[in-house]
Amino acid sequence: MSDIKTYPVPQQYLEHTLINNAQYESMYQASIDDPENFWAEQARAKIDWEKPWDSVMNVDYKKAHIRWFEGAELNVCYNCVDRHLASKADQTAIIWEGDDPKNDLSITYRELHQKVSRFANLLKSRNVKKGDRVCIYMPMIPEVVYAMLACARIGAIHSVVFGGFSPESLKSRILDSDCQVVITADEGLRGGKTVPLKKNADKALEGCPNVHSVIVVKYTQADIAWQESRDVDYYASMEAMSDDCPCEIMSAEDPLFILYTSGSTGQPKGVLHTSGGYLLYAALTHQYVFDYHDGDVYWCTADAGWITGHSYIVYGPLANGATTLVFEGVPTYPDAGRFWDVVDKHQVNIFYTAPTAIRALMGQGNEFVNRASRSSLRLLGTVGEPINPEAWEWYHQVVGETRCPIVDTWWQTETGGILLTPLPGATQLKPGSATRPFFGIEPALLDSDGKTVEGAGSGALVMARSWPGQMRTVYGDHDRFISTYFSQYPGYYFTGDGARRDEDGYYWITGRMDDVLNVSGHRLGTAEIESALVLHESVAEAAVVGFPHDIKGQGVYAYVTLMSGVDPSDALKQELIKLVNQEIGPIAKPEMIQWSPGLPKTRSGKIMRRILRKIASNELDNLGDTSTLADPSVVEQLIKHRLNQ
Ligand code: 6R9
Repeated sequence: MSDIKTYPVPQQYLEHTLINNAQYESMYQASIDDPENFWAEQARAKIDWEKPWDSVMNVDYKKAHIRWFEGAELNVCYNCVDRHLASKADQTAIIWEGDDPKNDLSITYRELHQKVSRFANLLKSRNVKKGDRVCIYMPMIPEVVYAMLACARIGAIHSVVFGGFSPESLKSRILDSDCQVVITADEGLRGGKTVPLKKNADKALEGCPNVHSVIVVKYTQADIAWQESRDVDYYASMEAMSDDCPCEIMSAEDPLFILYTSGSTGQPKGVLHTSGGYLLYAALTHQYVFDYHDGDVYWCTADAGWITGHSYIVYGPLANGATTLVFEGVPTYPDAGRFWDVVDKHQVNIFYTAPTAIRALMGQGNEFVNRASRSSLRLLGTVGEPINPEAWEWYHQVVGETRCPIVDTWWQTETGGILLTPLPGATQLKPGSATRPFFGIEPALLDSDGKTVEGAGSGALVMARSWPGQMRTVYGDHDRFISTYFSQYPGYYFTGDGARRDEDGYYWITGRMDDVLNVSGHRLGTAEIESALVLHESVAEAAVVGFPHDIKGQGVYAYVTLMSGVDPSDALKQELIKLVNQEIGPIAKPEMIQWSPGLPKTRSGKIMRRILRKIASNELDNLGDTSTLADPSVVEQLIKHRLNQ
């Protein structure tokens, strides 16, 4: 592909970087040749352990048995907070920027320590103990970070549920991991609008009899329902708490958190991450990928409800003693210049966001960017989905004025941290490529027979070995862990993504190979959306696929078969959209609903999604073999009535 531009490492990075190209090559080689030694050295350098490990790694992909630093002990909160007090007590740990540009806060490591200790005592006062699960359903206010760290401090396992999820989604996540305590707020704020978190939580909790305590941050002071025996006023209770809360000593393999993510079946999976390996991997990647130097101001725009928020707003940056910016708002409020105004206001050096945000802002014109100086910016990053070269170029030229490298970081909820990425001082960039593996990562591409693709070529993206940040199991369902990630290609971790490797060994992610959509960087299982649609009494069957969307990357396209005798109507369409909204949340709402009297099925009754995907994407001249369909005429009908995007 000779027309692909490459961008060399900028001069300033040649002079001032943590890892240059020669160091990358030699460290990478060392990490592959002698992983035990490599990871032991990193673990000693980056983490404060209470007790050292007996073995660095103990991994058997056949049984999906993954253990790192067994025998070692540590506390994650201690590593993110307490250990910085000696030298950084007065340094800002968190800059909070509210939805309303008039609201911001700056929290030092000393203040963070105090808040987290009190919050941990508050949890203890509600009888939360090591190993208990705590659900966090919060807006992007500093208390969400306090809540996560307070759990880590006492060894409770947090399960953060994105504030945009519906009561139904919240309920199923609370039940799956049997959380008995929920932390929420009266309301959240996003883009000038309120989000009724407490109301949603109340609704969800109607179906969760084991929840005995709901800690409520009265943030907007909205009118909310209150159950005296269950609900706890956060601010009022914090007053009475002591600042002293010793850290619970945890084993390296004790769980740190559960985070639910969509897969190809209807029920989201509780991805389980543990303490030692996860923290090491988050901290190491945060430092090297973002070339983080002491004193830098770092901003990741993700929500704490996603893995990116966990690893790169909270755990990685705080383990490194960084200043991390927590942003409550959205990129376009009050207007499309918000990101760049915030960059100037807080003198942000490192900025990490999603391609969907970049594409949305690109469409609003350059004046919003140009009105801010952005002179503090040194590095830009993206995550969540493939970035198209056009958006990459805009980000690079207009936002970064060609001086900031872009780290296109590929990873997953399951991987805990970044696996494929450039290092800004080491890697020549190619727009649209997540480039090369991080230390200790050995990617491979497999063809449809499961054979390794050598050199340039395409295939299923797998990992040939483990790394410390890898998930350990699906909470409560280890068989599902094995069948989802380790069965299809024995001996490998299967990512679910397809990829191409070019002649320089650079990786280009081509997208999911399973029934998972990526809408604005959010993972959605088609089966989850289908299950929501068929709840409607008028719906007989539904099939959901993705279609290319200029800003969101993919949009949701639903084929719906109605019960006989039911007439299609716009009102019914609206009802279905509302239903998906209510069952999952606004991010899953179908953009297109096509009434489909029949769906293309094999003779054994399997829906041929390949064909539905092509119709939705308007790739009609390339439908492939339709002869195995029970009724091939269905396809013509669907094409005739396909909706134009
Ligand atoms: C961190 C995160 C994971 C899926 C992943 C892939 C897609 C993420 C990407 C990317 C191309 C990148 N993805 N980063 N695709 N280039 N830089 O997003 O986790 O929500 O679990 O999604 O997102 O398809 O498999 P998660």
